Amino acid sequence: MQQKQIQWFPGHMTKAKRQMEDSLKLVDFVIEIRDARIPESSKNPMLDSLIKNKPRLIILSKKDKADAQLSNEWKEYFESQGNVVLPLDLIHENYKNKLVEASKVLCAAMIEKQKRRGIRPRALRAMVCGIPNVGKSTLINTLAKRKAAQTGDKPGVTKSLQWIKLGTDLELLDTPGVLWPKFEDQEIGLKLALLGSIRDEVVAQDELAFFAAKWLQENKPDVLKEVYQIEIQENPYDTLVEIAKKRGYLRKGDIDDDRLMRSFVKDIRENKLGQITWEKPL
Ligand SMILES: Nc1nc2c(ncn2[C@@H]2O[C@H](COP(=O)(O)OP(=O)(O)OP(=O)(O)O)[C@@H](O)[C@H]2O)c(=O)[nH]1
Ligand SMILES: [Mg+2]
Repeated sequence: MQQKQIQWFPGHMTKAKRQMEDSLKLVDFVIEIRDARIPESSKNPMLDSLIKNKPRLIILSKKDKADAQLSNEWKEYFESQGNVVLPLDLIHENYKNKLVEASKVLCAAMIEKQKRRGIRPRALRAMVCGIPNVGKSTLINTLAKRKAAQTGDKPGVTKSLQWIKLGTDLELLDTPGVLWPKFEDQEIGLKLALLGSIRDEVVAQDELAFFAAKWLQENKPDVLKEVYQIEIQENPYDTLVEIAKKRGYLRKGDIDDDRLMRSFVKDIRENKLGQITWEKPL
């Protein structure tokens, strides 16, 4: 399949990077949100160099849509690299206390240091960041609402910066850092587009559908068989045709390709094929 060079981002990268650098000066640690279904592909390649040695809490969002077993494996993997990790369902779960506790674990050394110096530990400050569509706004909005919008300016920083207070122990900057994904690798791009982090206009639906069908028949053939009641074909396109026949995606006696590709991608996005994680830790 011919693949065109994809224009992933509109070109605000430099500005976004500068804003992140400014915000980073104000916080003790960073909350990086990644999509639990693609914990590797949904990272930002520059975050390591941007946050330098600040502690990082990784939230694996959309846990409800991901494979539970693999979410645990990813959690262990990132923890083995020295991160604190929280797989979360940002919509249905009440995770405020988990977040506060994890933050304290992450910043334990800093808190200890303050105590040794006789300083009463102040609230930890964090900023949320991540690539598009991972749930940054969802996290900030739910937390802000629950805490009756107790926001206020900090002295010495720009007036427009608002903080969300989570009890007395943690404050979040209410504007997230939007980062761009890794866009050199075609497969990463396809996964991001399939799960919604890249606008639909930039990748053809048939490319997404073909990629997904190929991946699924290699990794989860039983799911395809059961959900669509079909036999797997050697060529993924032929497997897709089986789905079209079963579902009656026909037009003038022919396969309605457009309808087939779109509804297959939609099924995946809506978890009609169950909880799937599209990559494993190394
Ligand atoms: N099922 C599920 N959906 C989620 C979860 N978190 C976020 N979403 C959904 O994912 C979509 C994107 O969430 P946002 O909070 O807008 O993501 P964002 O990171 O702010 O995206 P940008 O502003 O585009 O950078 C929304 O439709 C949310 O409802 C989650 O944990 N589970
Ligand atoms: Mg947002």
